[in-house]
Amino acid sequence: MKLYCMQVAPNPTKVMLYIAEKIAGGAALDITEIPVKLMKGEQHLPAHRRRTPFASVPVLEIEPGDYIIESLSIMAYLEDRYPQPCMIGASARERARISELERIADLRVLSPIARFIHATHSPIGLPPSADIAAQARLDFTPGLEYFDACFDDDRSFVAGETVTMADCTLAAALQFARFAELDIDPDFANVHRWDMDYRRRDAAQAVLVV
Ligand SMILES: N[C@@H](CCC(=O)N[C@@H](CS)C(=O)NCC(=O)O)C(=O)O
Repeated sequence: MKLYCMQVAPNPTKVMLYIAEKIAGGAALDITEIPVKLMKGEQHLPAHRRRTPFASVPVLEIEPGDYIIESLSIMAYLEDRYPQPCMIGASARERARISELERIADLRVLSPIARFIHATHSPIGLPPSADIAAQARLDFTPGLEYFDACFDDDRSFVAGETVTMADCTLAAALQFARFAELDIDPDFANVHRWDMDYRRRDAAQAVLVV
């Protein structure tokens, strides 16, 4: 399989972290990562638009011409094919909780952080907007508050004592913030503690560059 992706970009990063965690946990995933240089506009080239009409990454090519073009769908597909180590929860209740946490990390932290960064100094040259940036900051604050409260019980990972896809999404969001020198309020001490711990993992070290 091939993963079209880009370092630091948060949606590919969450999938790259997920793959690295699976491999570290013993899964025999054989996936070649192929960079699509977003800053050079390679996502808009015809070759990539044939993979996805949305000119985005990540894209997983399962076999020639067969693509999955959404990060969460890629992780779900890989989890079905490589169930161990389990990163989405074993029981129905655990799966609901972990997917809930992943969605909160994505929709209430990663996406507004990305909107903030693209509205202030977009790496792909989107026009700045003070209004969008101000709203985005308001939007990611409750998400970080939520995770900070989750970590009050000193859990090791977002969902408890095992790493899940929710860690991958939250770590991808925080790396993008660091890349753009967007300081996350030090008052989110639990989030910072988890982030420092998570970044020491082999899988994180293999993927994160900032
Ligand atoms: N919902 C999609 C979002 C994908 C996405 O927005 N990817 C960004 C990188 S993080 C991208 O490809 N941006 C390129 C562009 O906007 O030109 C997913 O989860 O995979």
